[in-house]
Order: sequence, then structure tokens, then C-alpha cells
Amino acid sequence: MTSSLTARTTDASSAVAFPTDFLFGSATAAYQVEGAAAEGGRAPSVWDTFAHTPGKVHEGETGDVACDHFHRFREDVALMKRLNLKVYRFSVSWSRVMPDGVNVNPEGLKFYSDLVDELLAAGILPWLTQYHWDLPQALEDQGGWANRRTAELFADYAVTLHEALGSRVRHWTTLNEPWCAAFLGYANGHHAPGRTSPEDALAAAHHLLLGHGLAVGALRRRDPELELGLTLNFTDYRPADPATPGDVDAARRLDGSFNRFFASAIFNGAYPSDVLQDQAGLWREGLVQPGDLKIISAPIDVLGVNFYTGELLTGADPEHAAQAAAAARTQGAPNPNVGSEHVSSIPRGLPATAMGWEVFPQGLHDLLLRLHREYTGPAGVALYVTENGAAYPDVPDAAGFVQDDDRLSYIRKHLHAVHQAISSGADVRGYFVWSLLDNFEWAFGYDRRFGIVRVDYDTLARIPKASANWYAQVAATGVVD
Ligand code: NCW
Repeated sequence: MTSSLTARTTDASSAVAFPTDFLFGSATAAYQVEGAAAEGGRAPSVWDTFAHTPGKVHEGETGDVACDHFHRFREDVALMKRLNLKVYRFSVSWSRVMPDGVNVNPEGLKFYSDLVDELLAAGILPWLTQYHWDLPQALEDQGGWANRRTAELFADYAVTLHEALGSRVRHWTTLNEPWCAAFLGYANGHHAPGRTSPEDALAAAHHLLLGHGLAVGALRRRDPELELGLTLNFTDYRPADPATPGDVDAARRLDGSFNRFFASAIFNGAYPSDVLQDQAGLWREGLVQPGDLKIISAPIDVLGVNFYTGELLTGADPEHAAQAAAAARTQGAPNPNVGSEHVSSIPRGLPATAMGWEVFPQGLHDLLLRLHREYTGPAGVALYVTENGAAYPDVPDAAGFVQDDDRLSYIRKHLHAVHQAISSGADVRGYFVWSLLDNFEWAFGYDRRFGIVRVDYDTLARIPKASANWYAQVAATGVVD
């Protein structure tokens, strides 16, 4: 670790200063903000199909228009500049640049090329995510992520993007939250493509990781200096009662299927044996081919960490059944964690966000140190918090301004947790607030607002909230009060 990564403490008793080269930014995802769903040669993705299927998304809402970022990206980049952001994490819509998943649409590529130019001109580092859940529908029609060919095409897609953008975009994330893409998409059907097969979900998880590994290999061969990685989502799981074996096992199972499954494949080149046991009988014969785990564990430079919450877990204890069922309802039951069906979460009385997610910043601190110790530190891989933030029921005043003290406090507490983790030795180099804008929150439609900037969906006006003004100061000074 270089000395510039050593966290500084300021004179003010509770204020902390981040390393001078620490990157403060914000993140969005293509389907959640772009809109222009049928423009410039873009073809439907699984999310277009899903959102247009009655009953799948809150009030039948879709990403057809979303924040209209496709037409307003210059305004949005100017806004980021006003907020002093150093880096912007965006995702590319595969079906915009390759409508059928295979053939290139130059008009679609041009949008991202223009976006990158605009960012660079504003002095903002572009951070590209290749896949944030919007698979071209044409590929879903051929089996989607349950089909091994999708992983191979994903590597071709990486090369296409690199040919167009590689000289200007140096930070490259293959996947965002493959757990969600595989298990919410294929196991409980809460997300697109809405399938409900545990076997398909495991096939999708493996092929997503394989696609990541093939893309890393292809990109590395083309450009050894690229900063390459992927973003995983992590939740802090603890047993409700550490003395109850069923609860301890529940925490082990969810930590296994949600956290360790992906991290272990990437860093250890193997799926955890206890998780494989939990999922016994659900792995299709021939799914994992010789050499796959070696491809998946190709060295990376950066691990992106998305963190929102923690959960206290119990095994199938009848005493907790009612509480657990209530908690499951807020999360979009049934539990999509294949091999962990009898695990339930117990509310522990902490304040929760509008997603029903408990606010637990200690979990982020402990997670960063754990990742550094068990996975990234030994591999010399840097950590970035690629998403953290909160949805709250915002109440705008007459001018549309939101005094979102709850969101501001959430971000502040989590930044303190990051700072503490750096002080304890974790190599964390940046933080991206989720999200820059209120946007299409998947199955929740526009009902949940994560933005530090309010979007008025009638006028599409952007109005920075109190949290945005506060975060602009943090980004400018590196100091969190
Ligand atoms: S839903 C989700 N999110 C939100 C989304 O807007 C963003 O695109 C994602 O990257 C905010 O950040 C991520 N993540 C899913 C978290 C896990 C939900 C657990 C459900 C258990 C049944």
C-alpha cells in the first residue's frame, strides 16, 4: 500500500479526511437512466420485455423514458462537474451497441463515445460497466445466461467496446452484481427475464462468471495496462443467535451463496465446497467444463464492492416464522438463494430505508477489512465501493428541493465506515454514491428514489437534494464531517 492511501485525521473531533487521491464519484446504470429505448437502432433487452409484461413492475412502469439521460447527458455531466465529482460509473446497454447481441450498431456506440468525450472534457474520469442486467432480448431468446454461448459473446462485446472506447476509458468493470442477474433473474423471477428455475439460475451464475473471465482475458491481451475488474454485491449476514446452531448455519448458507460463491470463484478459482453441498443436485451435468475456473479467476486489478445492508438470520425456527415471513415480503420473496430456502431474516430494530434494508454501516467496515484480508489483499487487488446509498420517501418543497437528512446521514455514516476501514489497513481507493439521479428502480419502478439529485418525472428537471450539496463539499475537500 502506498503512503498516499493512509487516511488522515483532521483536527475537528468527528471529521475525517480521506487520502488526497481517493476518488469520490457517483454511479448509474443504462436501463435505469437512459430512456430512448427504441432510438438510434437500439433493440429490446430483457428489461424492456419484462417491464412491458403486465404485473412485473410496480404500476406497469418501464424504462422507455426513464431520466432521458440519452438526450440529456451533457446536462448531466455538467451537473456532475458542479457537484465536484471526480469519477462517473455508467453502464453500457449491450442491445444499444449490438442490438442482436452480435452485430455492431455504430450509432449506439457513438452515444457512449460522446458521453466519454463529454466526461473527459469536464475533467471527470469515465468508469465503464459492461453489463448491468440488460441482456439483449435476442440472446435471451436463445437461452440467455443459461446458454454457454452468451458468455462467449460477452467477450466479443468487450472487444467491440474496447475498440471504440479503450484509448479513453481506462477503468473497466465487466459485470455488476452477477448474484442479482442470476438469482433474481432466473431463480425467483423478481427481475428480468423472470425465470424461476434454480438449475437455470446456477447455469446463469456460472456463465456470467465465465463471461467475465473470457472478457478479462480478451481485454488483457489487447491492453495489458487497463484497470480491470468486476463489481459484486455483499450483505453482512450474522446469526440471530450465535449460540443456536440453526442460526449459525443460516448465516453460513447465505454468506456462502450470496458473498463467498462469487468472491471465491474469482479469487480462489473454486466454488466453496459447503455451498456446492447446499446446492447439491441442482448443478447440471457438464455445466462446469475443465478450465472454466481458471478462466474465471484470471487476475484482476480492482474489486468493486456494492454494499447496502446487513441481515440477522435464523434457520427454519417456527418461533421466528411470522417475523421472517414479514421480512421476506419486503424483499420480494421467495428467497432466491439456491440452497438457502429455509433461511429467514429477523428484523433487529435498526432504522431501515424505503427498501426495507436496515442501516448497518458497521457491516461495510467489517466487509472491507474481511475482503482485504481474505481475498483482495493477498492478490494485490484494490477495493472501490462502487455503490452505496439509500432510497427514502422524499418530500419535495414547492420548488422541488428535498431536504433529505436521512440519505445524507446514511452516506455520511458509510463514508466514516470506509475511512475507518482504510485506517485499519484496507486498500480502498474510491466511493461511488448510488445514485446520481432518481431513476427506474427495477421491479419497484419509479416508486423508490435513490438519487442525490431529484428527478421530476413530469418535467425531467434535475434538482440537487441536500445530500448532493453536502456530497459536493466532500468531493471537493476530501473531508467528511
Ligand atoms: S436492487 C439492487 N440495487 C439497487 C439498484 O438500483 C442497482 O441497480 C443495483 O446495482 C441499488 O443498488 C443495486 N441490489 C439488489 C440487492 C440485493 C437484494 C436482496 C434481495 C433478497 C431477496
